[in-house]
Amino acid sequence: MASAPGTQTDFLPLEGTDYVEFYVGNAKQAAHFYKTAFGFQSLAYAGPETGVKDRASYAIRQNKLTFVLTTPLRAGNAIADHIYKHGDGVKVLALRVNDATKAWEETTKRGGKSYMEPTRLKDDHGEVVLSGIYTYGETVHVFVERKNYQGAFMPGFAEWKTVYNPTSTGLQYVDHCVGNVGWNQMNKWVGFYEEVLGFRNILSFDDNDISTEYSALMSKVMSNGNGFVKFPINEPAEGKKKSQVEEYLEFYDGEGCQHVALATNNIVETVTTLRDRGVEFLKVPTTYYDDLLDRVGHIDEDLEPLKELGILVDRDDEGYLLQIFTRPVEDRPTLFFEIIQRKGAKSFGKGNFKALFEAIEREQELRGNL
Ligand code: TYF
Ligand code: FE
Repeated sequence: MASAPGTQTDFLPLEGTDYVEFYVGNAKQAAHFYKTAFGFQSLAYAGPETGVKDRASYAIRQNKLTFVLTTPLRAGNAIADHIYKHGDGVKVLALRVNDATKAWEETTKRGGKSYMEPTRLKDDHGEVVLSGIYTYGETVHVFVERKNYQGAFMPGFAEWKTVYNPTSTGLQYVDHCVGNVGWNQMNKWVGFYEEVLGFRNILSFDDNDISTEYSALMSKVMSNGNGFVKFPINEPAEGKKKSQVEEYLEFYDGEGCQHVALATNNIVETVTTLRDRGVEFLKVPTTYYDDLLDRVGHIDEDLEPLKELGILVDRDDEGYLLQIFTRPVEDRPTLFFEIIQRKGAKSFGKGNFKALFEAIEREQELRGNL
């Protein structure tokens, strides 16, 4: 039966990001790094001691952010192959739903390739249903349905208690996750998010917006209906020299997640703490700050700490945002993080693209990859 305009229901209602899972070479040490440097706390562990034989996974949490660090325990399985090919990186962008079976049925019916059929997991603390589909590269979306689950994370995991629990750095939730896709593949993945997940394209940047002297890329931002889940998709564009997206694709050996943006309510405090704990950030020239207030108008923050830390500011019709980017968090020039504070703005910092991409290019140059 056709529904009246405006009454059509979202076939994939999403409650937000449930967790981000990274496949890494050494999960024990990666968990220590994210705890120490980013301020996560121990949450849950899965491995041989909990009946999981092929891997070890550490779930860590900070406010509404949950990361899972997973490593294979021997060669010759899908996790080991993933790391051999891609290095450390994002495997799962997990989305919270109220019906993981329906999420799988609706998305696979629309052409999504199944990663995991609906799977019911039970333990003494309750029940979780998981299902999943593939997205770009070998990255997947897992749909997570929590039926009043009372355990630390999910069945298969035991609560992970440690005496070492560094304080939070104020990171709150996942703001957006960006995918780098191959040459001329952006619109294919835009179509995938539209058709398979019911997302829409809320913003587009072409190579005129963001072509610097060398680098070039195009980007389209996909959002779900309630705006809780946003996935920008980048593809390389022809420039004078090698695009930063091309460098990523070469070193990741394929398409994958380029950056995860983490929200904070106080970017100056968060970035000061992250920096003091050893997180490395990209630097823009101090001339960026000379005409900043002319460009963005009044902001609540003092200019000096922003300049000292290298925090970027941009304004749109609805407000402004502050953002900064880490250097890649592994040895390959692949995954990095963005720290973002939104003060009304719903955009992505287009006014900063030139300064940001020039900063990325300076690092590409040092790596000999420009
Ligand atoms: O997510 C975004 O769109 C912004 C800007 O390689 C951006 O964070 C876009 C592409 C890129 C780095 C940052
Ligand atoms: Fe971003």
